[in-house]
Amino acid sequence: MMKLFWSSRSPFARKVMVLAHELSLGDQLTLIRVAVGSILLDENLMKHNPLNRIPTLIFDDGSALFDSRAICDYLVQFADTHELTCADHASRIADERRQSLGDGIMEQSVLTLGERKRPVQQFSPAHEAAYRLKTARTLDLLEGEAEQLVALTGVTIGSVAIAVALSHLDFRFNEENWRGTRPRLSDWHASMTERSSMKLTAFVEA
Ligand SMILES: N[C@@H](CCC(=O)N[C@@H](CS)C(=O)NCC(=O)O)C(=O)O
Repeated sequence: MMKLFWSSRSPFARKVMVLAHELSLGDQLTLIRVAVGSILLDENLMKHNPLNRIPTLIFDDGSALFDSRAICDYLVQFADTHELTCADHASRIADERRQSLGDGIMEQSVLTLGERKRPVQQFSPAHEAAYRLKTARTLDLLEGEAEQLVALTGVTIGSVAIAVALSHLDFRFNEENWRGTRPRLSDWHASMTERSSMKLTAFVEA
């Protein structure tokens, strides 16, 4: 049984859990809930991952694997399935790029939330604006590529990353109404949220 340092608020942790459910590995992971942030440190987590980051996966022998991308790659290997493996080199690279775009949106979201938590004298409107602009541009790019997402046969790590990043925008940035100018991406996301892997891992403020 593997353990996963996790939070029901973390998009990166949810990406790992959605993939785990897609691979029928959900019950192989025992979740250890932890509350962390860039200045909210958890000594127990840091014993395993000095970077204080979730998700962090702990194996039976006590060794740790961290960064959601590394954990996702490991889970696909562990599941020993070809279902989520891309057929050829070009589609694999395309999916790595999708994962980077999804992770990138999550990173901008985490940075924005951190910026907004700063004391008012330290808050930087320029940083906040840049984080939101990068997010908007990435969403515009994905809207332009929505047909490629729709055309994917089955889920991939990249499509999971994008779907979770969009659900995290709904959770934390609902007022931005990302769907407003992105109808195709919105339709694709709606179909992803029907999957049981997404339903079983909903964000919860806890
Ligand atoms: N690149 C990392 C990012 C993970 C990340 O930023 N996690 C946040 C929570 S969503 C975290 O652990 N923050 C605590 C910290 O940075 O100290 C990944 O893909 O796992």
